Amino acid sequence: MSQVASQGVAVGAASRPYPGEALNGDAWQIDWHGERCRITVIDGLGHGPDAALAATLARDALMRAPELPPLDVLKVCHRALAGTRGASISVACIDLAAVQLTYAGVGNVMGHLWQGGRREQLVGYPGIVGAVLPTLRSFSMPLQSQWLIAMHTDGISARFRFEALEEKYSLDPHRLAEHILTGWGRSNDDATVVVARGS
Ligand SMILES: [Mn+2]
Repeated sequence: MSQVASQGVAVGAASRPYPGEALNGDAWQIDWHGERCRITVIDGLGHGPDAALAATLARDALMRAPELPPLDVLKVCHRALAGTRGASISVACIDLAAVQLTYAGVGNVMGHLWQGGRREQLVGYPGIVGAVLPTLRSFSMPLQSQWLIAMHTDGISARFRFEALEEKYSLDPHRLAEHILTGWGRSNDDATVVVARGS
């Protein structure tokens, strides 16, 4: 559980392991490089120690390279996770100077961008980082004022609807993330939510 606030971006996260497990197979990481805030959400396949190992190796690779854009993050993680059970990973990079979002993902970590009264779904390519890397593309889009991004693993129910959050829009990102985890976290998986908004 954490909150990171810097110039222009506020980020909050909530994460917990599969109920009863000591280790979390999900992980998240925030990296700043100049005016870029890079948010990564990782779901090590399955749960328990083997999933946690894959997630930890991915985080270690991220921390060593805060400057890498999303596509390169996925490639570096693919190499770092070779021989593990692999992971779903999605990366959102907010460039405050260019006022744009660049996004890329492999697997089923979901992203949502909410701005200008509409939602855009940010979807990853089918595949497994560390095992089967598809042909990758990243997507860039301009950020308007009052943007909000939510990213989550599949430990959050598919019934989760971002629109249900509209009334909660004024909550800070950390409380929003906890609200989503409490309300939509599945009892049979690790679960992680990261929320970021322009500030
Ligand atoms: Mn999962």
